[in-house]
Amino acid sequence: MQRIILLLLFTVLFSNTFAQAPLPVILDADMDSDVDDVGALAMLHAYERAGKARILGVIVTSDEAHSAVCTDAINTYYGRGDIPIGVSQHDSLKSFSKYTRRIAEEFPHSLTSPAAAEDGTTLYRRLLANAPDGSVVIITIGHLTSLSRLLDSAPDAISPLSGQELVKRKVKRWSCMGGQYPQGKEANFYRPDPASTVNCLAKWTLPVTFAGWELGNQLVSGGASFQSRCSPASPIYRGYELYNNFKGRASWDQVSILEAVEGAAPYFTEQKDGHCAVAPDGSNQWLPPANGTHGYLRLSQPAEKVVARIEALMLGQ
Ligand SMILES: [Ca+2]
Repeated sequence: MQRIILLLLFTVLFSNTFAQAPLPVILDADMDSDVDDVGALAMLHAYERAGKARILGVIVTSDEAHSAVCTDAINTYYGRGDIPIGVSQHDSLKSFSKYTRRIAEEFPHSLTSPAAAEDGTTLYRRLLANAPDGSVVIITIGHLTSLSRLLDSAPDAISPLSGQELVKRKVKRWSCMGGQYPQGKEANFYRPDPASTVNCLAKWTLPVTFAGWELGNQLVSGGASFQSRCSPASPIYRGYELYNNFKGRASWDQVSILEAVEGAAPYFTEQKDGHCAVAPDGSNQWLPPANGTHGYLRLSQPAEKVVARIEALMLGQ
């Protein structure tokens, strides 16, 4: 009897150790026009502080001039200014974001300019090459230019493996904010680079979970109640203030963070009875048959309950 109790105790201890091992993640974001990327990055830092995730790096897939530095300022605010940042574009950048320039100006950071950041493909390759096999979760909350370049990358000094081989060896799964389900046309998939979406879906062979536009759109966060609980000294506060002065915004990107770290349940169910087919214009459809790797999320709890969880994480709770 005593032996059985000991065995059970060890099993519980071991499974807890496993459950608590931080999940190594690479975030690929377009920190520019919309503010949900800010909330998503804040959530990831909350998970990291809770020991649930480890941010290996952030890929900034954007042509916005202050996107990369803003990302570094947010990471620095959370004590992780050491997180490497890779960019999809170093020059010919535009200034169109409502919040990136101000956050970059108001908060400390070590990255001086996007030109000083590492190339996104190089960073993806380096992070994956240094990771244990089958360990990394890639979370994309922007368009898929950088991921597509990774998949198309050739062997180099970093790794003798091609991008596709490197992904197959090192990545566990992909959590993707993109598309609309069961069908539609969503910005991450069609703007500005639908060819990358088609390429990624054609070359991705591992599990991928899509969070569609229709899902995050039901989950409005960052409104007045969030403002009352958020420190005005935080770049997250500034992001939502500058974006629309706390009128609230859909939580498209936050859904993918929540799912990537906690899994679909209890907030979502994952529909796995088909596959996501993308047309050359970036529109997509959920079609039979199941391919064993694609799934998309559906809401399975009242929206306010999911928003409460998202906002708590955005507040670092
Ligand atoms: Ca985004």
